[in-house]
Amino acid sequence: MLSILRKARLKDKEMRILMLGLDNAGKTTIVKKIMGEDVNSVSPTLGFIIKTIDYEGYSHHCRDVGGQKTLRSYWRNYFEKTDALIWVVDATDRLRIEDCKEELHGLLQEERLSGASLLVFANKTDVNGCMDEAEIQQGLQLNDIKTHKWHIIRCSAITGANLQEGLAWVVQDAKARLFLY
Ligand SMILES: Nc1nc2c(ncn2[C@@H]2O[C@H](COP(=O)(O)OP(=O)(O)OP(=O)(O)O)[C@@H](O)[C@H]2O)c(=O)[nH]1
Ligand SMILES: [Mg+2]
Repeated sequence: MLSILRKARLKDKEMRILMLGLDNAGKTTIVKKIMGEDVNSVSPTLGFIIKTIDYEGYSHHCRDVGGQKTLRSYWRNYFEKTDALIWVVDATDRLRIEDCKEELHGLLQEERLSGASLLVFANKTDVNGCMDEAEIQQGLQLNDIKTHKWHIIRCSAITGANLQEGLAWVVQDAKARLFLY
């Protein structure tokens, strides 16, 4: 009986994923790769893109929002009803890791994002000499985050490495939270 109830809840549940990060981090490329689309023709996102990713029988409504500095004030328009926040970091961009940290920590203050889990994608790890997870974890001061459950995973939107694993964590985490109700 309980398992039927759970299934019904999960079946109804559409997950809403909000993808943010600095411009050029690779958000759009990640979504395209997951969708099986061509990743060679990605240009900066000037507004937002909504895609529905079907994964393990669930629909994930994914909002991919442009990260350019002038666009960041619009991020707040997309906070509503977020189950999971995916923060994408360019692992080759050491110069902006501080900027990246400030934006992330600012975001986590947002009340409307308080229930969301946080997946950090350390992207572009196909590039030699990029930062590893430990360096990014430290750069973003992830250990200081007490308000959100978080997880970091290295990936590459170009090769597709670890994208499914990241998504699997998001789904697993959302399921676990549903069981608590
Ligand atoms: N080598 C490498 N390049 C990548 C990877 N992911 C993205 N890129 C490149 O990084 C650039 C920016 O990618 P986008 O997907 O447009 O980045 P974005 O985060 O959506 O940027 P905004 O829309 O401006 O916020 C593109 O030239 C991509 O080809 C990766 O995993 N490895
Ligand atoms: Mg984009």
